[in-house]
Amino acid sequence: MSNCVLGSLLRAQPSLVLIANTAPICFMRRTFSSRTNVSSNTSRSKGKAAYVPNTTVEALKEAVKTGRDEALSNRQLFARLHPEQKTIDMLDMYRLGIEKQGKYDRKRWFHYREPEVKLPHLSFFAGAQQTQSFPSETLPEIAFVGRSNVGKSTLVNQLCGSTAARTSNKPGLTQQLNFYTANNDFHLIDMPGYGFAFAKEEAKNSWLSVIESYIHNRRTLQRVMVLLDARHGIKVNDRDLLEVLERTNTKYQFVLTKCDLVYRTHLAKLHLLVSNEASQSRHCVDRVMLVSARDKAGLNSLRKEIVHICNIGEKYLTKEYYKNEHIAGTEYSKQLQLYHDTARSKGGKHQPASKGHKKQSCTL
Ligand SMILES: Nc1nc2c(ncn2[C@@H]2O[C@H](COP(=O)(O)OP(=O)(O)O)[C@@H](O)[C@H]2O)c(=O)[nH]1
Ligand SMILES: [Mg+2]
Repeated sequence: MSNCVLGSLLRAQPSLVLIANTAPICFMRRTFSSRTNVSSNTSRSKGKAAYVPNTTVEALKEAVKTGRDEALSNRQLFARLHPEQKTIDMLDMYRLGIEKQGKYDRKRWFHYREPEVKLPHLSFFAGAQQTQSFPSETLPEIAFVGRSNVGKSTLVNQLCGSTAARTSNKPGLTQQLNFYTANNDFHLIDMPGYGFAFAKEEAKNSWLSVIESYIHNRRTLQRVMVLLDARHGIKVNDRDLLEVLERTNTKYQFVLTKCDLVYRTHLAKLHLLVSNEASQSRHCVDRVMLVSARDKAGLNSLRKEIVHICNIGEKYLTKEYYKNEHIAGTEYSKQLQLYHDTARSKGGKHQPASKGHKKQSCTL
C-alpha cells in the first residue's frame, strides 16, 4: 500500500495511516449461495497462504468474529463491524461518505486541501471486442473493470479531466474494451461491464471470456482496478472475476466507487471488509481505494497510485508537489490535533463554529 495515499501527511500524522491489512468482504443478502474453495495454486504470492475465497457471508462472519452458528442476519453482522478510528479519520480527511452525527462521525470544521495531481487528457484510440482486435502493446496499461453502472467510464473521465469515455445511466452500454491514451504516457482501458439484467444471454456469458483473454495475454497490463459500488460491495459476479484474476496471476486492486451515496460509517465498515478480502487474496494489492466521482473525492489518491504504477512519478509528482503536500498534511494534522483537544476539553462534545469561536480552516 506504500506508494501514494496520504503521503507526507502520514509522516506528519502517523495515526492517520490508511488501514489495509484488516479483514474480509462484503454485505449481501442472506440468500447468498455458497461459492467456496476456488483455490489458486499459483506461486506468485506475497507470502500469503493459498487463496481460498470466502463467500460474502463467511467473510462477514469472520470479520465480526461471531460463532458461525450464531443466528444473525447479514444486516446485524454488518452493524457489528467496528472500523478503526484511523479509517474514520481518513474518510473524514478526504470527505468521503455522507457525514452524519454519531459515534464515528463528527462535524467537519477544517479541510485538507491537498495539491492536485494533474494527469493529461485522454483520447480514444481503439475499441476491441475480441483478442485479434487488441491494439499493439506499447505503453503501461491500467484496466478498469466492474459491474455495469458501477462508474467505470465516469471514473476514467474524471481521473484525467476528460470526456472521452461515454457514460450512461443505462447499464451495459460499454460492450467492448475501450482503449484511451494519456499523452502517450499510459493507457487506461474501460472494460465491458457485467451483471446487468437486461443483456442478452450470450452477451452476459461473453464478458468474462473477453476480459479473461485480455488480462491473460496482455504483457503491458500493469494493474486491474476492480470497481465496487460502495452501496453493495462484492457481489456474485465480482467473485467470478476475482477468481479469473487470481487464476491468471493478475495484480489487481479494489476501488470503492460512489462513496457520496453512503454514510461514512457504512463506508468505513465496507472498507474494513474489502481490505480484509484484499489482504487475504494472493494477487490483490492491500490498499483499497475510495472515490466519489460526483464529489471529486479520493481521485487524487487514485491518480497518484496510477502515476506510481506506471512509473511516471518524475513527470507528474515534482518536488514542488511533495513540498505542497507536506505543508497541507502538516496543517491538517495540526487542525486535527486541535479538534481532538477541544473535543476532549468539552467532554467529548465538540461545538466547532459557535459564537466567539473562530472557525479554523486550512489556509492552503
Ligand atoms: N452519485 C454518484 N454517481 C455516479 C458516480 N460515478 C458514476 N455515477 C453515475 O453512475 C452512472 C453510471 O456511470 P458509468 O460511468 O456510465 O458506469 P459504467 O457502466 O460502469 O461505465 C451514471 O449515471 C453516473 O453519473 C459517483 O461517484 N457518484
Ligand atoms: Mg461505461
